[in-house]
Formats: sequence, C-alpha cells, structure tokens
Amino acid sequence: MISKYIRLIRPIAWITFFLPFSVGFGLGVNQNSNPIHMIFAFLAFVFWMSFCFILNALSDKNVDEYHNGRSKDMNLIFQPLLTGEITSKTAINISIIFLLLSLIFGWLINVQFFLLILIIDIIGYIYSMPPLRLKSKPLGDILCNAFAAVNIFSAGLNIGGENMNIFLVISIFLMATVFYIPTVVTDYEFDKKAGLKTSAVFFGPKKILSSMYPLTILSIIFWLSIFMSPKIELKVLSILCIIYSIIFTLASNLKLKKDRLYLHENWILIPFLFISFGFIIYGFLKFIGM
Ligand code: GPP
Ligand code: MG
Repeated sequence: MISKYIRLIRPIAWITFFLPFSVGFGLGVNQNSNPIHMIFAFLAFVFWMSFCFILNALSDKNVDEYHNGRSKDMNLIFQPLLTGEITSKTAINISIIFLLLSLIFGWLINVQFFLLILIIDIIGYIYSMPPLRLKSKPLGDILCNAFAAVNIFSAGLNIGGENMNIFLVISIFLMATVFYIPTVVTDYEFDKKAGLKTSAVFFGPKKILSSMYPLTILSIIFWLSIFMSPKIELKVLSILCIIYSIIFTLASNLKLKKDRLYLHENWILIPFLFISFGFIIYGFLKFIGM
C-alpha cells in the first residue's frame, strides 16, 4: 500500500496542473533566468498542490466513501482521513504548513509570483472548503479549475520574466474547461450519491459533455491565432492542443454509455505527462543556451 502521506497529497493527480505550469516554464525560461528561482517555483508548485489536495481530502471525507475506484489517480476509499490513518487535526496542521511554504517560496521569487500563488491557494481553498465549496456548485467547479490552470501557467511564464499574452491565457482557459468537463462526468454517479451539485449532476452527463463541442471550436479559433505567431514553440503548442482537444472531445462523447463515462484516466495523465516533460526539457535547453 502506498504511504498514507502520498495518499493524502495525491501527487499523480497533480499532473493535470503540472501541464500548464510546465508549458509556462518552457515558454518563459531563457538564459538569464535565475536557477534558484526555478527550484523555488517547483517547490511552490508542490506545496500549493499538497495544500489543495489535503483540503480536498478533509472536505470530501463524506463524498470519497462512495468512490468505486474508477477514472482516478487512486481509489478514494483509501484516502487516509477516511481509513482513519491520519486525523483531521494532523491534516489541518500539515495543510497550514504547506500553505505557508507555498507563499514563502513564491515570495522568494518575486511579488508577481507570490500574488499568483496566493490567488491559486485561495482558489484551492474556496474550491473544496465551505462556505463556498465551489466544487459542488454548477460551473463553480469548472471555473475554479480553469482559473487555477491559467494562474499556474502564468506563474510558470513568470519564472523567465515573461508576461502574459491575453490570447494565450484565453486559449489555456478554454482548453482547461474542455479537459475538466469529462473528469466531472466520470465522478457523476458518486457525486450524485453524495448529494453534490457539480456541473455534471446539475446539467446531466450528456448535456455537459456536448458543451465540449462549442468550447473546443472556440478554443481552436484561439489556438489558431496563437499559431500565427512567428515563434516555432507556439506553433508546436497550438497544433498539439488542437489535435489533442479534438480527439479528446470526440472520445469523451463517444464513451458515454447510459450516464456512465468510460474514460480511463490515462487519456489525460499520459499525454499530459509527456507534454509536460517535453516543455520542461525545452525550458532547460533554452536555459543552458542550446
Ligand atoms: C480534486 O477535486 C481536485 C483538487 C483538490 C485540485 C483543485 C485545485 C484547484 C486549485 C481548483 P475533486 O474532489 O473534485 O476530485 P476528486 O474526486 O479526484 O478528489
Ligand atoms: Mg475530492
């Protein structure tokens, strides 16, 4: 059995946010980037994600007991607050330490990076925790994830001193909504049993999945505007995003059978991991001047 602390912070699930962070990193880094800041940025990312997932485990204790092991980084009935291996008090204490560490490492980079980490710490909090608990509000769940993706992308860019480009930000926002939707549909049955009003429960699996079509078309329009950029890295990124989102949207809609979405988690985890490593390596190559 995987260590209780790993099951608490769920590093495999971080891959979804590691992608926008890595893309920002790869695009932003240059030969003048500070290597210490790069390390601090990765640490800020790790502490931010750990903080978010601990809050999520705390607030989802009564939801995770309905999980059946499908379409996730782990079967949530083994999350350590549910099994009793870790107490809520310990989890709260660890989460406070991780929150502070994410902010400290953000601060050590620059004010902008600090503010971006502060915003995504707040998004992580209001996503899971009451009174807002946006993960159980229709559209609140999708918007939180899309805003968090954009902010962590901007944080990645910021390591190299690059500023946000509004077209890129909108493209990433749309892409994040498209990729988040099937993940909330795979949770449909157990979220419904637990009484959550997620977007999938509120609109119904079929309707919310079909909203991926117009969103994908809109996102393709924005990615095509990015493709017009003279930078080869942006051309590659836009082609990757266009092809992947078309395949993903079609596959997600085809795999819905009677309100149950049979979409394996590797449809997201494996491509996201490969693209992330591609951009991290690209960033390092730029940093060492190749
Ligand atoms: C788990 O949400 C997702 C997170 C804790 C990350 C959210 C972070 C943001 C900054 C938005 P979930 O409870 O909906 O999914 P799962 O059922 O996998 O726990
Ligand atoms: Mg959860």
